Amino acid sequence: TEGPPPTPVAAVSQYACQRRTTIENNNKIFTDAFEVLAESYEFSELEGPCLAFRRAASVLKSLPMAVPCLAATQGLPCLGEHTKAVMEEILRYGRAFEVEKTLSDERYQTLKLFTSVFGVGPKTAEKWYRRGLRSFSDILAEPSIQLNQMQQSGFLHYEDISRAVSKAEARALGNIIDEAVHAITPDGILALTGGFRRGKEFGHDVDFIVTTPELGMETSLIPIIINRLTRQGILLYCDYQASTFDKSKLPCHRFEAMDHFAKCFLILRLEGSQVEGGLNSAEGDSRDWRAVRVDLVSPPMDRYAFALLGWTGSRQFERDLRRFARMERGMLLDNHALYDKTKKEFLAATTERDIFAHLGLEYIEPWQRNA
Ligand code: 8DG
Ligand code: MN
Ligand code: MN
Repeated sequence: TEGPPPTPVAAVSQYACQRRTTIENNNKIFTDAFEVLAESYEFSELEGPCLAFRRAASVLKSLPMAVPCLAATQGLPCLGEHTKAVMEEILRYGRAFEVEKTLSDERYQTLKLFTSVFGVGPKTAEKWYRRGLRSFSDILAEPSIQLNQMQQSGFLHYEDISRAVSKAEARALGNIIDEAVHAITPDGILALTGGFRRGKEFGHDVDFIVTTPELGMETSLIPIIINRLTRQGILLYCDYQASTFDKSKLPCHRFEAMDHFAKCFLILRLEGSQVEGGLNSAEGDSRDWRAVRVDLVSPPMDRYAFALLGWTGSRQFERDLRRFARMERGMLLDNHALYDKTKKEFLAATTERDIFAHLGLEYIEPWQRNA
């Protein structure tokens, strides 16, 4: 006899902004493999295959259970022949040949090592690789290489900033920044964003939005905070980028990934005594402080919701929000604004919910954006 008809399962969307993805990843064996291949394609500047593996990984991350067999991927979007072949091998042998080969590839290993330094991107890493350099000591011993300030700090604090930042450390940094913001202006606003806002237990840095309700005043906030951190003796590195945001240019503004708000990329000295439960430090390290990466961004209050949405991530979630807006709604979204191309007008928003509503999307909570 036939059982009851199967409960229809909602189709999985090709867009990460129409999926709920928590930090619980039930398909890590596949997504870790895809991430290796995506990164390897990124190093080779093959954007198509890179994006394909990132999208596939993102779809699998959203699933409530581990994929038990290839047949179970029926109907899932973004899984092509190549990704399925890799999954099949992993299901059968626990690993995939192409991934093993990439992991043992000298070029991949070297570019991965070089780009792990703060201030070193794929371009620089590639340049060093082509010059025959293979290790940090090769780079540091090469007299013709002029490291910029960011890279010098990257090497100086390499061990500390490669180590994950814990939630307790993020909280301690939040207290330090909060104190600075409120010493400047009692109505100052501080918000945690980035991975920690998405509920991650660990991060590579801590991201904050700092602003004030008075429009225009926010641009002076970061310089004053930097001043204060300097006087406190805890500023180890600072790359400050003044605002290039010009509202008068908004209608013909080019929508892009990088935003124009005032921001800074910092390395701060965090004291163990300030962290509940102590520092996440290396075994055998007797210092009672560590260096930590911190990003601050300062949008004007009328752009707050867009900046918060843009800086909360994940990167894949952001990419798909923009792609969805463009492809499905004829709208342009970035960290500053949402523009309706059909109506030829900007859509205002004071909360993230407003932006999801304008896009005709169900609201996705920050902790469901780990795409
Ligand atoms: P992690 O630090 O724990 O590794 O993860 P994350 O918090 O998600 O990554 P992130 O690299 O700190 O980036 C957080 C978000 O900030 C991400 O969605 C991209 C966004 N972002 C911008 N503009 C810029 C920018 O100019 N630089 C950086 N680094 N991130 C930016 O929207
Ligand atoms: Mn972050
Ligand atoms: Mn960051």
